[in-house]
This record gives sequence, C-alpha cells and structure tokens, in this order.
Amino acid sequence: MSDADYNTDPVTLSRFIMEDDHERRKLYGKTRTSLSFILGAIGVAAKVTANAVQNAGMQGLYALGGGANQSGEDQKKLDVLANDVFVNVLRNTKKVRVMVSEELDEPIVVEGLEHARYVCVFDPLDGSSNIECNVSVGTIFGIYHTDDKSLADLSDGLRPGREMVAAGYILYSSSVVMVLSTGHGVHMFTLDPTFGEFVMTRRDWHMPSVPKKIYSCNTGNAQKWDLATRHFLRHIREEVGGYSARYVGSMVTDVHRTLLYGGIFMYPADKKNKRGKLRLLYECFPMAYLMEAAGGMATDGKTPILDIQPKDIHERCPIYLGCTRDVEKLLEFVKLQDEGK
Ligand code: P6P
Repeated sequence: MSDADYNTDPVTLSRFIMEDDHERRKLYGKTRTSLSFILGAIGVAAKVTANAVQNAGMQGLYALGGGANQSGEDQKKLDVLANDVFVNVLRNTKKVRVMVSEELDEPIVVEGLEHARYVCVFDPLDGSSNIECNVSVGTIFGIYHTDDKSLADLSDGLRPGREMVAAGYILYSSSVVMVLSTGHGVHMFTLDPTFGEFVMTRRDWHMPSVPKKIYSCNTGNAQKWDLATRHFLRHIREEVGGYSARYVGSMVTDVHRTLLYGGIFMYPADKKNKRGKLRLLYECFPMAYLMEAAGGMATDGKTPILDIQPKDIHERCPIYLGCTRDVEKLLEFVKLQDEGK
C-alpha cells in the first residue's frame, strides 16, 4: 500500500462516538458522555466475541454448554461466552444499571449504581444454532436512558422501543460489521483486523430508493400463517413477480441484507406460535429502530414495532420489516383480512 493510499484520518468507532456526543450537544443542548462509554464498551465486547466466533471450531466452543436459555433452547459454550463478555464489559463501565439478556431468565441489576441511568438489552449471540455450519451470527442490542431513580429492576421500567437512545447489531461474518444508530442516522463500521478497530464504511445509511425485490421468511411455516401473510406472498410471487427468496435463518444476517438492499424480512405468528418466535425487547425493537432510522418500516402486522408496550422482558413478537414498498403492501393485505375480504 503506498503512503498515498494509507488512510491517515480513519473514522473509527471511537472517533464517531466522540463526534456523535458533540453533535448531540448541538442538537439537544446536552451530551450523554455515559452513553459514549457504553457504546465504546460494546465495541470492545464485539471484538472479543468476534475473536471467539472466528476460533470457536478450534477451541471446541461449538459444544453445548450444558444449560438452556429461557426459551428452553440448548446453550452452546459460545452463547454463554458471548453473554459473559457483554455482561462483564457493560458492568465494568459503571454506567449500566440494568441488563437484560436472552441468555438470562432475570434482569441483572448492578449493585451500587443508583446514579447510573442506562438500561441495556441484548441478544449476545443470535443465530448460534447455525454456527457449526459456519452460517453468520450476530449480537443485537438496545439502550434506554432512564431518569427513574427508583429503577430497581425492570418490573415497571419496560418501555416501547421508540424510547431507546441507541440500538444496533454486530454481524460476525466474512467481515465483522457493526451497524449503529443513536437516534440520528444509521452508521456502519467494519472491523479492520490489521489494527483491530471498527472503521466507518457507511455514514447515515438510507435504504435504496429502488429497493431490490427480495422476500425473506421461513416458508416451511407458510401453512401455519394467517391469510394476510399468505396472500401477500402469493401476490409478490405470482402477481408482481421478479422477487428472489433469500433466507439465511440468522436474523442479523437477514436483516442486514434487507437494510442494505431493501425487500422484506418476516417472522410471522402462526397457529402454533401465536406471537411468533423473535423477541420484542432485544431483537425486534433494535432492528425496528434501525429500519425506521434508515427510511424503512417494522410492524407486527397491526402496530409499528417501536410503539408496542412490552409486558415481559422475554415476550415474543411477530415482525415484518423492510422497505416501505413491501411492508405497506403487506399491511394492505392485513386490512383486507380484517375487513373479511
Ligand atoms: P427458524 C435463530 O435461531 C433465530 O433466533 C433468528 O436468528 C432467526 O431469524 C430465526 O431464529 C430463524 O428461525 O424457525 O426459521 O429456524
């Protein structure tokens, strides 16, 4: 690489976080330095987890960890490792009061942090059931700020996703990518392994104005879906045409492709799973937050995902997300179904 090619002024995650806090002062008249600490910590946890994911095969981390998460799904050693990394890194910031993880039945309330004002919710390693066949996996996170001094746990602190102050995911794939929004724009970073930093690759990303025709769902469940979903699929396949089916079965991967190219990702409710499979707080909320920030949409079929009031930290939620062209068309079929047509 010639010196002319060498980037002597990289926009690293750390630099973005500082600039973003400065921007926040201009926009809102105040900074949130603690949020900056938390985002930086998530970057560290992402690098540690990425290293574990890359080496999992050699280090026997694919094996079952012996436990099960609150869904009753077998936990792999890698699930437990990723969870421990994110819990420890966030705890060490001394800025996070409460944590919710898919891998833990109950919230973690960090003792002695009455001054702390942040709640972090996360799925530390989503899609890990795919990892043995080398399918990409990811971490999904969302961050709330709370002025509630009495917030001893989340029993009365659950709030709609629209109140998140930041959300994002890390995709552990052919490269390690972090996608992040703190409320103004969606920004993407790629881990540069040569010097171990996340470097910005896309600033203020918006979904394509002409979205690709892609639908992403597990059609193996189609017979169990409601009429609206089935009629929507028939419409795009047989009446519109030209759509491609793309389904990896790892939410972060399927959502990342949808964010970049357009189309629709769906995990509907079905006759057996009345609220679908994906988790509202730490899967659907963060992905919906990013989709809306990038000009897309996310709904449960009736309500914008971000406006749903959670009742339980692990509750599930049907989700349809993607470009407005496709999500609005889905909602037209829901309206027809509601009208009995
Ligand atoms: P299915 C992975 O197990 C996961 O939680 C998400 O990452 C993914 O979108 C979904 O489940 C896939 O579920 O039922 O299609 O295998």
